[in-house]
Amino acid sequence: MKIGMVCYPTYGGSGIVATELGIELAKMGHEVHFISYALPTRLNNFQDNVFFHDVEIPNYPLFEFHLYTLALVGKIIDVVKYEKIDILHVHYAIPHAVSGYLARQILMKDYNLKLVTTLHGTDITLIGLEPGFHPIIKFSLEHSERITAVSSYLREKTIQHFNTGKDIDVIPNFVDTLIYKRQEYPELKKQIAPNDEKILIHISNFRTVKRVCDVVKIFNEVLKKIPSKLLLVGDGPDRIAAENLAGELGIQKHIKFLGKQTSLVELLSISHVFLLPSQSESFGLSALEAMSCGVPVVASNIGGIPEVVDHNETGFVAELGDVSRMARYTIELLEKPKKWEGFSINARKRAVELFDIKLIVPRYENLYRELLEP
Ligand code: GMT
Repeated sequence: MKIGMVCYPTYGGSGIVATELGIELAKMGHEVHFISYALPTRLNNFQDNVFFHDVEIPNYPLFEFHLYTLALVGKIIDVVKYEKIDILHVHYAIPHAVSGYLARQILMKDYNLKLVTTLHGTDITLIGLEPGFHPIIKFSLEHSERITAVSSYLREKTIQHFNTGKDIDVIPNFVDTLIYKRQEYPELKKQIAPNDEKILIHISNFRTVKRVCDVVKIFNEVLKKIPSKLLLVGDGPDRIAAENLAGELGIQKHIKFLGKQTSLVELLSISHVFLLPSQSESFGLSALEAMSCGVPVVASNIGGIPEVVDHNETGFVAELGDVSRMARYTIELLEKPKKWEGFSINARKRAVELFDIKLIVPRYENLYRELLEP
């Protein structure tokens, strides 16, 4: 099959899922054409059958704002015509589902392009709900041949808010458990925790929904009981607030703001607990990647997180904003090595048995095949 994959290229779950999906499909023999305004973050090695098409956004003095949606339509049309694309798979509805719809309509006379839209989270739960966007998203979903959502929670929210009457397949996010697995990195461990302190970690794009300040507050409580270090991986709008809070609490020297990183396996492998106190999370891909590396997760009990984190088995979930409970759960894990060991094994097992890339990607492949069958 020839697949066009539209996604955001930057750090963020939807782009990562699209990229890993495309790379795996290419390994399975399909031709995958990424269409994005920059090279997707994880598209960093040569891979046979993978192609990249840059969406160039025109700059004209009359346009005060960039015409990304239209530039994308133009690029999709070009790629479909030249490469004879069968399936256009767009990740994150805004504006990708709209651009995909427009391109397909413009091409309709000569090409039988099939449109698949994967919903990732805030495209449905936040931005998509804005009154100006809602009818546009509803319309473009109604005109996608297939819709998928990354969790049952997101499927329910889409039905509740958009009521399109269309089937929505739940295809959960996935992880390559052969790559994301716990290994020994004694040098790195020593560098981060020279006195064998416990290591907590949080990875995100530091947007408000991630509640990075809650991470710092949880760590502050943990630190009162257990010698520990906190790794904050990523960057974004709330980084400064988190830095300021660490300063106010006087715990900066125990926290490392690492910024954006690519070596997540190394960092996860030396970590003991992954913190994800988000206020909105349709799935929580970073939690799954942590679990695959045997890191138990302490998270908020919202959105799709309970579909990933099995409470009291692979980690703990608590009410949104209940920093002290999350701190207590973390301390419990860190104080009881046997318990931590059990949770770590369970976390890895759950990732391998339910969310491995080899189990999930064929579900997308089947969905494409169904669409192309006469
Ligand atoms: O960061 C992105 O690219 C999208 C982002 C969002 O805000 O929608 O992430 C979502 O998609 C990820 C991949 O499917 C999920 O793991 C995240 O839980 C989800 N984020 C939210 O729902 C806040």
